[in-house]
Amino acid sequence: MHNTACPPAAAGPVVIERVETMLVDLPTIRPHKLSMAVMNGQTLMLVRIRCSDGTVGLGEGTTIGGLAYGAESPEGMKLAIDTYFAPQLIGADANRVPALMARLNTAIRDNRFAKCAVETALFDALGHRTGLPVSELLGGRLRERLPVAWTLASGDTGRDIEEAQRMLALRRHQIFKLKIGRRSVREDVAHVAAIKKALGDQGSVRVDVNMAWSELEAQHGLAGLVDAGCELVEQPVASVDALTRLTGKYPIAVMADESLMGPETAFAIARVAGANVFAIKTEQSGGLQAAQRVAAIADAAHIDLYGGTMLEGAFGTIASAHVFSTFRELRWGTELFGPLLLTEEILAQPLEYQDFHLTVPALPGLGIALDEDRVQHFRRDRPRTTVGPAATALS
Ligand code: MUC
Ligand code: MG
Repeated sequence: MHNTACPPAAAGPVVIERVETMLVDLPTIRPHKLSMAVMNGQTLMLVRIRCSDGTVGLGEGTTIGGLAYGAESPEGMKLAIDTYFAPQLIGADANRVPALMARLNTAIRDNRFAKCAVETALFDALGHRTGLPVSELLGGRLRERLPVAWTLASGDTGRDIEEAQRMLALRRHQIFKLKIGRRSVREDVAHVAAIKKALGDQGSVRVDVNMAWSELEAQHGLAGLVDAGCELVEQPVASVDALTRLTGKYPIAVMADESLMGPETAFAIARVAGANVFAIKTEQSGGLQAAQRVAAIADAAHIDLYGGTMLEGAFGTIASAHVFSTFRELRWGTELFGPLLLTEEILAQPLEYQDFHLTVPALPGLGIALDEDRVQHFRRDRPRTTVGPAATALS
């Protein structure tokens, strides 16, 4: 079981003793269709850091559609951590998370997602050591619960409407983000309009185009989305220049997602007023503290905030929840629904999704514990025995 107790203070410095990684493959509840990939499952790259005082921290890295979304993959993160991160960490002072991240940032140029997973594990262990939740180690939470949007991405309008109505009835989600960009602009706008019409005032509707539109398509698209009653469009185009030209042109909020790759890109977008909203993702930002730096830039530039997801499982989701709970404002809520898209529970105690919100755990560290038996079952490298027909015939 993942260590949740606060062990007695150890004499002398606490150092990192072991770094372990594993890949866990989990199915999704239905095919999840984005403009660049269809997901039938999600791979969690889990990293566990063991320290000399007995504390243990867990972190997670995910991507979307393997390499479809960016340069890192779960397999690549595992390799990078085993080969390049672990030697930087072993024997180092486990209490100095910012110093450890500075060391990693010097030795390893990019690999933002892997850095986020490792930083999560370091903060989790530090939380168990000090008895404090990660949110408090990050400066302190301003809220205990976060609003959570649901993504409709079955690819079928009728099915999406049913799914949204079920979520409303369960009081789990009332903000809906529709994945579009696979079909023509006209078909996509009709799909959005039908869903908004069916939901009325009961649910708000936003879209994520995942960069699929040209600037001209986006001009048609945004005008149609305004008429359809859609309140926000996420990353309609790939280029920051085009995103900037679209921002403020139509009465609909324009949100940057893929263009945001940490504090430097956040600053570049903020300088040109290239978006009304930032979808902050801890993995894309390069870690928990880096995500807070992105939020500070948005704050200074009067850009609204939204807590994004890389469809993480429970550990990545809760790491983000701790970070987002520290933001001064979070006008557009979050989309921390990742674990709900998976068929399998890997926690000893499930997360609390209630009344359209996710509760930020208040226990030390991330405040959640892995169910070791379940995770062993879904590990990619679990021992397997394959018995073919010939072997059966011989036995
Ligand atoms: C993205 O592009 O925002 C978030 C929700 C979802 O379904 O996909 C992600 C990625
Ligand atoms: Mg997006």
